Amino acid sequence: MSAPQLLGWRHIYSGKVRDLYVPEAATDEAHSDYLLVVASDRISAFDHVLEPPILGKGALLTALSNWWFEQLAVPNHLVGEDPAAPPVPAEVADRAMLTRRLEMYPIECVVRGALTGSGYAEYRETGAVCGIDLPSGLSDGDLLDEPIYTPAYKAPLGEHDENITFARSVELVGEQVAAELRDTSLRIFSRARELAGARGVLLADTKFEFGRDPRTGALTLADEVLTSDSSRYWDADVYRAGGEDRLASFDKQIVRDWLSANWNKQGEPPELPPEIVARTLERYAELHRRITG
Ligand code: PZK
Repeated sequence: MSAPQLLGWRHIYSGKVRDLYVPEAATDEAHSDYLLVVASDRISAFDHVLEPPILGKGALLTALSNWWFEQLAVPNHLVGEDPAAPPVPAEVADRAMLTRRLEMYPIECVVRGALTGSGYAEYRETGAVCGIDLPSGLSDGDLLDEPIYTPAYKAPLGEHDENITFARSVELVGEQVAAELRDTSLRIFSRARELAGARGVLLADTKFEFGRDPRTGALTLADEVLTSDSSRYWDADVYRAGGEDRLASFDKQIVRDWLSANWNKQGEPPELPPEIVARTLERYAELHRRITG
């Protein structure tokens, strides 16, 4: 499956699940003031893009991200009223973000309110995550007393991001920006966790990306925010009940479980059966419904 052709826009890049465009008038990415980020319906798991697409996923994640941008009192890259901005093609309007091009920082700003995933793996080996020492005896999925900032260096295309210490982030972007990224990330996370918690959803961790807006000079929130592709959401009731599935995340868990039972992780993954596709879409819809009311 390839990125759609969009009138007035040139496709410049595709990630696993999103497609990036610049206005056709721009000579190259660096010279355009605007970018169009289109969330596809593709779904990925275990580093593979799966078939078939989850029709409706792109629109649900875009709506969730837009809703969060509105809630957060932080400058973001979305273009509002702007007569100079190129129009968004109607066929992707419900899953496209029209954004200002920022100068991006090469850091994934990860905040963890719980210890799981790569953070838990690092803790098991070293007792720390990104240089932050944690109490001994923590188990997978345990909540942390205070959320921690665990930055990662954005690896070049195709490589995995690498967890780094705060000190390393200072070497990469300077003391002042590094502190601004950390403090802003922690502040947004706390607010988001409160909001989600009030709706029965536990925000375990998330990843933000920031850039600098060349027009305003302001640190500006980019990318998608607080979607289930950039975050781990758990059902708060299920988590509290503490059973086997307490960490079943609010997104791809159904797909991961089905793949684990039906594929040895060698070669190409099998096509998802219709009921797995349907249940997965329902999970994305349920998250959107719960969070946004
Ligand atoms: C930017 N990505 C991620 C990866 C995609 C998107 N406002 C911005 N200014 C400059 N660069 C970016 C953004 C945003 N958002 C985001 N890459 C560059 C990405 C793969 C596909 F569509």
